[in-house]
Amino acid sequence: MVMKNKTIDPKISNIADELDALDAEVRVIRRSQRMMALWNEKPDESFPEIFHDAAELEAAYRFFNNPSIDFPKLIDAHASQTTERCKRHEGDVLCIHDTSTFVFSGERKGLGYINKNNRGFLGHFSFCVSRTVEDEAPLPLGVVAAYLWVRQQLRATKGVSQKELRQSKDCESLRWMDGVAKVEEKLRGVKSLIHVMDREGDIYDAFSTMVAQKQRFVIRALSNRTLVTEDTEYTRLFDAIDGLPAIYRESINVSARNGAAPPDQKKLHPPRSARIAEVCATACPVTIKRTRHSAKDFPATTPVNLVHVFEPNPPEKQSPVEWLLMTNEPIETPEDIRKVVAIYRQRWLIEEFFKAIKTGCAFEKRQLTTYHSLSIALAMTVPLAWEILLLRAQSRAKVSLPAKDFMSPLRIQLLRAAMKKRKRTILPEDPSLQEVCFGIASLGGHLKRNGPPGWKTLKHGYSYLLAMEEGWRMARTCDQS
Ligand SMILES: [Mn+2]
Repeated sequence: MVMKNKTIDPKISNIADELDALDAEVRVIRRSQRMMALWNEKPDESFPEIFHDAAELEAAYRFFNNPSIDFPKLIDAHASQTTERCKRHEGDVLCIHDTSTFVFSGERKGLGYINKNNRGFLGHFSFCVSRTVEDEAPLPLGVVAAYLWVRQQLRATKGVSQKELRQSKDCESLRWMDGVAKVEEKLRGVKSLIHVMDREGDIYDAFSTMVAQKQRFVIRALSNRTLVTEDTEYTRLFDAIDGLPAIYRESINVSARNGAAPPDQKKLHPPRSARIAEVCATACPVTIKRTRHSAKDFPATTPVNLVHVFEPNPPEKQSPVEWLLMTNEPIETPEDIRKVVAIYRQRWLIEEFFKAIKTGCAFEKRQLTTYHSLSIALAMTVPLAWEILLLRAQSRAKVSLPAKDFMSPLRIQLLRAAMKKRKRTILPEDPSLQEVCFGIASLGGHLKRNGPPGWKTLKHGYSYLLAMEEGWRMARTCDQS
């Protein structure tokens, strides 16, 4: 029996459950679950490797091309499981929204523009993670809403004005508002829900609606908006924070960023190396004026709290850390402000999620020839990528939780036997989750002295454990027949 933990959901064993709620014929649900279980063992291998025999492989291709299945149906199934996890979670639930592009080479049917040289499609995801005040390491809970689309024209085409873009049906900023609305509807009853967005999410229509409807958020500011102020010293957002006293200091880890950003984004995302940055934060409330692009049904003014995080003494030749965050969370005390910063810092998890889809599950290498089949493969990849992140997060959790709450006794027993065979550290009688995760990683080739395991070694070790379990079950059924 698997016990339910109070704050952390144990679902690392049966990935196929993610499709329990799929709206399809029983036969199709069974197939999808069989595929998910096989795929989970080798997430980044080719389809012939994953679906190991001709009949399985053919059934998989039939599934990818089945017109009665689509991306929304598959995502809804996983989203309903995510919703349950969010509702069971007792701390804050952060919902991180972001868009990613998926690029494919060769001839495929139904793809659109990514940029001048690349074809593919875009996906906007609302990805939930847990956050407890004491434990800074969040656990991924899964995707609650996702939307795919194909760009029919190049975005920065000459002759298409910003205004035309905004008014066209193709208006991509609407996705951010739609995402929030969908998540709010699905997670009704989750009181501690907080939306997190990067600069792309700095859209007046979106955050003014969230303020009006008391939906909590932390969004990084992009535009130097006009303020309503009695002070004649400043009328713009970026000036409001000038010269405010630093309220607190802390050191944060800044991850490396390579110079691979597309040319149009180089200025927003300059390359940098990994380092520890000493940052300060200041905060103040402001009132933002509606932009002239917004329709009159949005509030004429919107109060938000600003939190400015900056690095007063950046190392030479490094671009300093600087985030201007807009929020409707309180900013009264240093602790309040620290919390806003901590919330925004969890945003990187969605980038890790995209990485898990693209690298961990090799999604862009999939040799499917139509947009429809690729979108189905993506929907199947989403739970796999989520589980990769979950495994890693559990191996890094600071709190020591008993592994038996998360894993069947059989799996722990098999792991112990495999570790003993390979002369790894002996797994204790009642191991903690972290000990088990390190054990799994050691099967995947990880050495403990190298620090916490990455998701690749964890996933390899985990696939190995699943294969052992399958072998053990097969041997038993042979015995009985
Ligand atoms: Mn983004």
